[in-house]
Amino acid sequence: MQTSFYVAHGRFRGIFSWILSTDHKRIGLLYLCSILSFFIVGVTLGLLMRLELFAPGRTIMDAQTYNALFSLHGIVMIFLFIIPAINASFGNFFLPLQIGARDVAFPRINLLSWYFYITAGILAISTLFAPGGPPDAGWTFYTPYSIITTTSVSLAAFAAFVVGFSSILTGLNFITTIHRLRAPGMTWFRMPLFVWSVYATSWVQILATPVLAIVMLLLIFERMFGVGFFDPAKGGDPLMFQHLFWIYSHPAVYVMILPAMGVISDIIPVFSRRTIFGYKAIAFSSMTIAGVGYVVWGHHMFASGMSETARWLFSFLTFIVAIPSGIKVFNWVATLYRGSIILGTPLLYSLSFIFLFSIGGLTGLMNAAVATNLHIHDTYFIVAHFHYVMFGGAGFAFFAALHYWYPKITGRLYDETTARVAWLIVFIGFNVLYFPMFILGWQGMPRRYFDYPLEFTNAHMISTIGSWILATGIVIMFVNLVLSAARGRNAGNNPWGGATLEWQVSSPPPAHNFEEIPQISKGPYDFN
Ligand code: HEM
Ligand SMILES: [Cu+2]
Repeated sequence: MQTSFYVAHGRFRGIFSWILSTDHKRIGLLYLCSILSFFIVGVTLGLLMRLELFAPGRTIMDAQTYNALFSLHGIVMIFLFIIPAINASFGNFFLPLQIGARDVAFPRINLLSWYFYITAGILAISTLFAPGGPPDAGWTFYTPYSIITTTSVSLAAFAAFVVGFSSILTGLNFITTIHRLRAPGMTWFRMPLFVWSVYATSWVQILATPVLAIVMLLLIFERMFGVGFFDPAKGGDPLMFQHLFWIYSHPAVYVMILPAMGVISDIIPVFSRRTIFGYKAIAFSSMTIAGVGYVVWGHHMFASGMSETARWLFSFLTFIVAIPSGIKVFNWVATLYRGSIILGTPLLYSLSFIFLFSIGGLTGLMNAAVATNLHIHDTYFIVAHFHYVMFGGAGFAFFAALHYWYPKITGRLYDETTARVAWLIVFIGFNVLYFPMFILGWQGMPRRYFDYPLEFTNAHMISTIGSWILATGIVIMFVNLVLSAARGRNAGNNPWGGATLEWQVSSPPPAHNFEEIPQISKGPYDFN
């Protein structure tokens, strides 16, 4: 890594120049490092679960341990990995650069939001050692079980409460930054599509996340003081928990996927040497997805008991989300069509994003139809579906961003051949791991079980072997990125020939981004 910028900068030295920095690039990297650490924790838990499921019966752990693992795996992957993955790390690093600003609007609040994040992370991990043992109620904390269990559900819920503040503060910061700090000439329709996606995401974060905070607080009060919000014996309603939970958690999937779509919209034009097709349609579809996303939460509850009217309404509204998503896929493919395609690693991850996200999205429509939903509810079909969306979608876009912006962040190039080999192994491993889960679920294998009947053995074995292939690919990818930070060739300012502003400054970018605030006179994908 080129050290000039990263070692001595600002008032503080050494580690303090990082953890007390208000520079958006350093805060972005604090997020990136911590997010990657939690990803490794989450993957380890996932691999252990797959090991248990390699054969029927008890393989390496008992049922209670398995319950703890899927709960912690879900909590870590959702709240600590995929929600902040692209938005908090690359959003922080690149949003000011892309709009021609020197920093975000509130740099100290920006640092504070990382402290909320890391505190929440430590709290979540500490449940492993807490009295009562790690939480076992899943990442969804459904009542009434989450009220009864003696495991450390309260601590985990508190962690989710705290991480919400990080999300809200980041959203506020980004919205203000985009409204107030765009360089002269950077009109709304000259903003890179990544900025549009971060903008849409931020609105979801500040409007939806408070609901999560409230419901987590209610759950903690219920557990500590037996208030009776959710306990039917006291006149409470367990279904109310599900409503409140999904009013946040469905919009949360857009916090995961919108920045991912933004990254893809930035990478595809650069790697096909063409202006993006349908710029405005992509920008508006981000806003539409963010908007419609608020009114579809009930599709998680078709089996929980609700009126026929509510069912068809939630089903219908959910189908509508497919339209803006389809618009994006169409525009990406139209951009690639007749482009001069350069099959670099960022594009390979982007293409696999389109493929895997489409599988995730189309199986989402199967979930949205009430009739099929009742058949596959709470089965491995759902586990397959959401891994395709969150991991195959948002996760692969995170890997795409990691490779795309790597030269800008480190000033060096990763080894291209190794990166492509790693991509191929990750892609194959991913599908071997998760595709069999569609079949398992369709045949009736329920989720969140540590054991299964004999007839499911083959598919489970294949899936576990897939997890080993995937893990191998991820290790190769990370080793390549780490080694190249020290040894890679010099990247120069603009190795991919990108037209957005971050490529006009040095790699890594200078401390205050721009000597002089640039004057913008063209769109982000005008390559000439
Ligand atoms: C090597 C990588 C991974 C493996 C092997 C893996 C495996 C698993 C397994 C076996 C389950 C439990 C199925 C069940 O018994 O119901 C699960 C659940 C889950 N996974 Fe993963 N997973 C991986 C990566 C991810 C990623 C990247 C994300 C998010 C982006 C994620 C999010 C989730 C969630 C939210 C659950 C549901 C937890 C719950 O039921 O409360 N996983 N995963
Ligand atoms: Cu949903």
